[in-house]
Amino acid sequence: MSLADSVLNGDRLALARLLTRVENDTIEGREALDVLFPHTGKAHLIGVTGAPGTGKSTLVNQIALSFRKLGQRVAIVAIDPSSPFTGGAVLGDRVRMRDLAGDTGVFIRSMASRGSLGGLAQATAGLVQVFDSAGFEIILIETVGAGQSEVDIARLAHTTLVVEAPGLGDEIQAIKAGILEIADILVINKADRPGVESTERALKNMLEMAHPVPKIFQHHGQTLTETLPDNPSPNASLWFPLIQRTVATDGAGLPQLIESIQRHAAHLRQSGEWLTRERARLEAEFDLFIQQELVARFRAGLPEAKLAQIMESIQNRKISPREAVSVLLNGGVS
Ligand SMILES: Nc1nc2c(ncn2[C@@H]2O[C@H](COP(=O)(O)OP(=O)(O)O)[C@@H](O)[C@H]2O)c(=O)[nH]1
Ligand SMILES: [Mg+2]
Repeated sequence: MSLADSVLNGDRLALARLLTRVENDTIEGREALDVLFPHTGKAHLIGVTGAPGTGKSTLVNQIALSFRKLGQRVAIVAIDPSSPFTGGAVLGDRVRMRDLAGDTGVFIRSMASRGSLGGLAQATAGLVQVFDSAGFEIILIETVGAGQSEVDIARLAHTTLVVEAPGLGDEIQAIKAGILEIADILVINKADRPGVESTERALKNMLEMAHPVPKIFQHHGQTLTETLPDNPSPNASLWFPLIQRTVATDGAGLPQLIESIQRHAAHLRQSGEWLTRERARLEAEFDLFIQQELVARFRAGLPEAKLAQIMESIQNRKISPREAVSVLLNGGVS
C-alpha cells in the first residue's frame, strides 16, 4: 500500500513519514500530495502568530484541548525558528506533551523554519494538505510574528489569531500595520498580568486606524457606535477584528475565544469569503508551480555558453535583464 493510502487509512506512522517527505519536498512527497489532493478542503485552518513569549504555544495547546472536547480531531503545525534548547518553545512543547500525549485525535508536528520564506510557506501548505486529507478537522499553525512569512502563512489560514501580551509597551506601537491587517481575532493573552487595559486600548486605536469604518454599516441605516462593538453579525460581508482576552496557563477566556473562532468560520462560509480565500490560495499555489516549472524548463534549455554570453552583455550594460529575457523568449540573442 502506498504511503498516501496508508495515511487515508489513518496510519499514524505513515502520516509521520509522509510529513517528513513533504517537508523535504521530495518527489515521493509531491506525488503523494497529488493523490491526497481530492481528499482536502475540509479542515478549518487557524493561524496563531505573535511575538516570542506571548504564550502562543500554551494557547495553541488550550485551543487544541477545547476542540478535542467538542470531538474534533486536531493537528498542530509549529514553525519555530528558535533553537529547541532555548526560549519558550521548549516549555510550550512540554505543556503540549503533558496534556495531549496519548490522544490519537491529536497530531503535533514541529518544523524548523527554512532559509527561504517562500519555501517555508510552501512546506507548511504541504503539511496542512496531508493533515486535511487525513481527516483532521482543525489545523492550528503556530508561527513567530516576524514579517512576510506570517503574512504568507496567514494567507494559508482561514482564521488568523494575532497574540499580544500586556507589558510589551513600545513593542505594541511598533507592530506593523501588516500584522494587524491579517488579524481576524486579536488575542490579549496573559490577561492576568498588569497593563491589560492599556494594551487593549492601544490595540483598539490601532485597529480603528487600520480598518477604516466600513461603509456597509451606514447603508444599513445603523449608527456606527451601535454597530461596531458587537459586530460582526455572521451575515455582514465585512469582519471587524475581535479582541479577546485569555490566560492560556489556566484556560480563562478560552470558551469565548473558541466561540469567536467558530463565529469567524461561520462568517466566512455565509459571506462566501471561505470560497474566495480558498480560490485565491489555490490560484497562488498554481501560479507558484507554473513559475517553478517554467523557470526550470527555460534554464534547462539554455546552454551554459549562451547564458554566460548573455550575462556578460547584461553586466556590460549593453542590455537590461528584462530585455535579455524578452529577446531569449522571442528566439535568439541580438
Ligand atoms: N502569566 C501568564 N503566563 C503565561 C500565559 N500564557 C503563557 N504563559 C507563559 O509564558 C511563557 C511563554 O509561553 P509560550 O507558550 O512558550 O510562548 P510562545 O513563545 O509565544 O509560544 C511560558 O512560561 C508560559 O507558561 C498567561 O496567560 N499568563
Ligand atoms: Mg511557541
